[in-house]
Amino acid sequence: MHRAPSSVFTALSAETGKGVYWTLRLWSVAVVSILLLSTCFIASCVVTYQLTMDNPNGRLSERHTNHSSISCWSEGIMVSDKVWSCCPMNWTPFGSNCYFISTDLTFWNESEENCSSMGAHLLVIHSPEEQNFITRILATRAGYFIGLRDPGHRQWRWVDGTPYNANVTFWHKDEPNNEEEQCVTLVYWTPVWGWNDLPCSYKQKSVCKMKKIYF
Ligand code: 2F8
Ligand code: CA
Repeated sequence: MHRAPSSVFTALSAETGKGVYWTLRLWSVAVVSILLLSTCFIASCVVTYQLTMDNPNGRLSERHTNHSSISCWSEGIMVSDKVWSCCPMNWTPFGSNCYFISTDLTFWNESEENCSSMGAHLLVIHSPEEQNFITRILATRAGYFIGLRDPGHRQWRWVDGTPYNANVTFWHKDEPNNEEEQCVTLVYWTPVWGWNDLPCSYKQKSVCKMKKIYF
């Protein structure tokens, strides 16, 4: 019987081994991809199911009215049953809240009505981080009503009822300056953003804020 020289035989076995290796590798990649796709599919089914169960009429709950479309993000590892955080489409997430910039020019009370019709309030600012976040996405040429106003006698009140903390404010220099200016606007006066008291009957753009929606 004719036998292949051993060096040829070794070369052939090495080639076959490489082929098997690459086949196995391709199959592993395919299996992992299928598993990942299946996981995403199941996760999206769960979210859709939750949305449908919570909102049998295809609408979000009462507090989150008028949002036909939302964007959701995974909150990372599941530590509770709240896995997804969502904001209505065209709102910007920051921390546990969503923010909407209204470019309509409206009186302060109309601005608040507009926010509340969307299950939100005019912007309430609680920290320098939040003030910096929002000012980074506003246009420097405009003023924006926020949810702070004075019902009289310089008693500043946040629209959501949270206490006004005089240690966490971002008034422009020499503001507030006029008892007849009972509403507050967020405005850029070179070189800084800050708050200015302004008559509530002036028309401004505005910012709404609402809690993220969790599923
Ligand atoms: O100089 C600050 C001052 O500027 C304006 O008044 C001249 C603002 N009022 C209006 O824009 C109506 C004040 O609120 C502001 O304090
Ligand atoms: Ca003022």
